[in-house]
Amino acid sequence: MTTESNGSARVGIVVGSRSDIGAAERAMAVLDELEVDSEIRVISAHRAPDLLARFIAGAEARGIRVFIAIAGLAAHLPGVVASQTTRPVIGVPMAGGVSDGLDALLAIVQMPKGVPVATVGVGNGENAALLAAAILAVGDSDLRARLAARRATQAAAIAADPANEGL
Ligand code: RP5
Repeated sequence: MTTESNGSARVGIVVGSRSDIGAAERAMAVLDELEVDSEIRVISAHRAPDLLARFIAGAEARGIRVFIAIAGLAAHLPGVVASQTTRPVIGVPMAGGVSDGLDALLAIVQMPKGVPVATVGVGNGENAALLAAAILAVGDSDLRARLAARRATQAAAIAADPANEGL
């Protein structure tokens, strides 16, 4: 499956199953808001390893700079993606399984030395997108400004909450 890929995607989002698609769509929505093109693919590291390898090679060749890999249970997808690219890989563990996602969290965060995966919270596609944007923003001052504006809007909304009146 491919979602919204127009050939200019800078972030490649891959999920292990269609059951993970919600987190991918939340990540894509944040990236859209920041004007960062992305694409979504459904490719299991276990069920379709050859396709995954082709996707990574093809994505790099098309100019994907950061990968977001989303998986639950024995969540090897982010680590397998990281094993095949030197581009940054952000892993999103999904809920379900043991202790509602603890299995996937540990599988993703406990990468062995030499092949890192940046891990965000369980189901947190939004933060994966923000981290991907922050990585891209190192070399993109316009994106850096959009990220800063988003932070300012977030802070203003909290300050404007009547519960914080007078602070
Ligand atoms: C993982 O197994 C997927 O990432 C998904 O989170 C989980 C369950 O997959 P399905 O059985 O729903 O396809 O590989």
